[in-house]
Amino acid sequence: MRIGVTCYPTVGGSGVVATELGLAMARRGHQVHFICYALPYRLGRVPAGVTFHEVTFPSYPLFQHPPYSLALASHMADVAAHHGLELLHVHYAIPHAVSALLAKEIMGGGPKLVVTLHGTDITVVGADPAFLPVVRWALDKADAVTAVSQALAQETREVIGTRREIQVIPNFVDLSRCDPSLQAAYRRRLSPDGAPVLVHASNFRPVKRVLDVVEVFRRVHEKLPCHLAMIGDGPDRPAAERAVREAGLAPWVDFLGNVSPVEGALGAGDVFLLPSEQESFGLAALEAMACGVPVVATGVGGLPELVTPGSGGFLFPVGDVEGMAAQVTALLQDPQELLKQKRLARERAEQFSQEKVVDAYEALYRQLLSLP
Ligand code: GMT
Repeated sequence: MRIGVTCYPTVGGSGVVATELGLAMARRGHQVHFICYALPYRLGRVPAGVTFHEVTFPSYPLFQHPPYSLALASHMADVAAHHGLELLHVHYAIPHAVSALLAKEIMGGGPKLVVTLHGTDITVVGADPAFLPVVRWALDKADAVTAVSQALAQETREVIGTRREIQVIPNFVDLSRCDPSLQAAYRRRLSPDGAPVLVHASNFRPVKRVLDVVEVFRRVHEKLPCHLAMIGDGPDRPAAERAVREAGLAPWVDFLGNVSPVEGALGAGDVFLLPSEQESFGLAALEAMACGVPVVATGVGGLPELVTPGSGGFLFPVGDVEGMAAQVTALLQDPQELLKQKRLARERAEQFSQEKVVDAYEALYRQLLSLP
């Protein structure tokens, strides 16, 4: 198949899933064309079977906001025509689904369109009246819509008001990315004294509640010596750094930024914290579990579909820092139980292996193109 893929190229779950899926499709012999405004973060050296097309948009004094959606639509139509694309798979509805539909219209038919919903494209931005009508229209017009969890599919029906079929295809993890030697190196750096390590990874947006991460850590640290690794970057990082300093915890906390590969630092932890207010899936939690790190998280959105409480993870209400801290403390004080939870976390992650999920997407592509 000749497949076009559009995603946000920045660090983030939707771009990671889009890129890993495209790469896996190329390994299966398909021609994959990434059409994005920058080289996707996970693409690295562009391998055989993969082509990257950069979307550029000129600035002009009249354009207070450069029309990315239109430049993307033009580029999609151009690449689709010249490379004979049979299918466009866009990740994150806004504006990618709308641009793809415009490209199809320009082409007078064009490739089949698959839209994968990732979360805030529905729950935050899509739900905003500024975008809701156009998102509903795009979802109704796409040839297939997928969502990364049952919870997101349900929320899309409720919030967007669409009655179209939404296929749930969960996110996946490449289990081979966990590298024990890199994890051991991070472990030595994060915990020179051998004390346990708590770890968090996100884009530090308000929805991630990173101050709750700091507060949980502060409470656990009151009970026993431990370290915290904060992976990623974003708007709430300064507030988190301030909270750490004000609590006198700076010597125990490392803000690592966007490290790559993220699995090295994730796998150096004993417990992964994800106290989000919303989480359509929680890819970072799955990546941590794949490295054998149990998760203490909130039971929001798609997280209950990933984390079975007591079996490699634990779920709490949003804001229950007391409950989360007590759970982490109990785990760290019981090495046998911690070891068991680490094993269960890895076993649960194995159920989200790359092969199975790529099979599901490939089957969807074939069905849309009426291929055997
Ligand atoms: O909007 C975001 O916060 C980023 C977005 C993304 O593009 O990575 O994250 C969403 O998609 C991920 C991949 O499917 C999911 O694992 C995250 O749970 C989801 N984030 C939220 O729902 C807040």
